[in-house]
This record gives sequence, C-alpha cells and structure tokens, in this order.
Amino acid sequence: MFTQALVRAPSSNFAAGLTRENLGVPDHALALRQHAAYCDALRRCGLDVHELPPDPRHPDATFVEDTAVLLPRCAVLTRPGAPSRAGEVEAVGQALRAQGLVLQQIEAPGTLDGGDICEAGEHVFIGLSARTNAAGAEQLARCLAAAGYASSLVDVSDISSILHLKSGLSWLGDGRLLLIEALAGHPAFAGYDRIVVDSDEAYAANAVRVNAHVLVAAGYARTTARLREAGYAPLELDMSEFRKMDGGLSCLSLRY
Ligand code: CIR
Repeated sequence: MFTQALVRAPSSNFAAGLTRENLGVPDHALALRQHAAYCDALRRCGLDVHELPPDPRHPDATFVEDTAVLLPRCAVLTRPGAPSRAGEVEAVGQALRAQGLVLQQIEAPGTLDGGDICEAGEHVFIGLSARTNAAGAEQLARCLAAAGYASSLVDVSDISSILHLKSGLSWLGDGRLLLIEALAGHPAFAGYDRIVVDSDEAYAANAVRVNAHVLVAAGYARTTARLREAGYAPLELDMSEFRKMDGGLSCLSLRY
C-alpha cells in the first residue's frame, strides 16, 4: 500500500523543457488543471499528497518521478541523465529527508532516471536508455540487492518510441504487467501475465497502480476496458499537456 505522494506542479516555463514529441506547445493553464486533477486522483486512492513549489529554473521539474527511486526497503536519489535536470534532485531529497526517509544516491559516472525503474514487487526492472547508463544501473542494482530485491536489466535504447522503460511498461500487481508490443516478447517478462496495449494506444502503457485503483491516461478506451475486464478500477486522467513534453502519467509523482 502507498500512503504518500510527492508532486510538483508545472512551472510557468514548463514549455521550455525537453521533448522529442512534435505535439505542439503545452498550455500552462490547462497543464495546471490536469495536474490538480492528478493530485485529486492520488488523494482518492488514499494518499497524502505533498507538493513542492514549481521550479522555473528547471522546466522539467514537474516530472518528479525521475529524481528518486522509492521502494519499501530502498530509497535512492538519482543522477538524471539529462544535464538540464541535475538540479531537480536537491529539493526532492530535502523534502523526502524531512519526512524521515534515508536516501542513498547514484554517483558519477552513473546516470539514472526514475522513469527507467519499474518495481514489480520483490523484483525490479532497470531500463537502460538514453538517460540511464550501465554504471547507474549497476549502482542501483547493488543498492537493491543489499535490501533483498532482485533486479534485471532491460535495454530500451533501441526502442525509439519510448523515452524510459516505464513509458512502455507498468506493474499492475498480481503478477501482471501492462506493456507495449515492442516489450511484450522480452525474456525478462516471460513469467508474468501480460496485457499488451494496441499499438495505437501505446501511450496508455504508462499507467500506475495505486492501491485499489489504476491511474491511466484518458482517451485510450480499449486499454481502459481491458484493465476493467482484468478486475482493476481505472481512473482516467487527461494527460495531453504533459504528453507534449514527453511525460507519462507515472512521472508526475513519487509514490511511497
Ligand atoms: C524529459 O525529457 O526529461 C521530460 N520532458 C519528460 C520526462 C518524463 N519522465 C518520465 O516519463 N518518467
């Protein structure tokens, strides 16, 4: 069960962040409304939501998930792979420490984005991507092993449609994964029940199981229906403005 979440609303210069998408300029006012609805959904799932103030020095800072990896027995601050995002980590570390978390830290030359880390119960998938390198992955694997978690590497650097591993993969609990076709046949996922999203709904593969609910991007009716058929309670959230900045649903919060 998660009880807490950390979030950070998009700053007024959110549109100056990194993106590989070509979906237009995000509307800040709409992004704020979508972010507020996201926070309400987390509260509906039973979480206390802690909000950091927006950070105009770091336009991507709303994507807090990339700055830390928080598991019940292992908490690690990351070293983001994009240099423009390095300065986001400090405030997140301060906020988490103030709540009593004991944090380890990914060190140079390692780089790692939280979006590449998919916790699946006692096993953790670590994506190797343009943001997470082998040194960062090894450091995290050592921290995880010391805390009793197993981990495996999944190289997603050749899958151009996704920025991070979790852009195409979500843990639903109950031995089940939601994932894109390009990941469905990967041997790392062979032992799991797999819900493979249709290729035209690939964005919806980044969902988040939060206690009794699954947060899922709005507008992907077949994926939502399949989650419902599998016994989950989806909460649909409009993510249009965050998607323009290459952001998925999971990246807007740290859950712990
Ligand atoms: C970036 O390129 O770093 C941001 N514009 C988007 C980060 C999205 N993070 C995530 O999916 N975990």
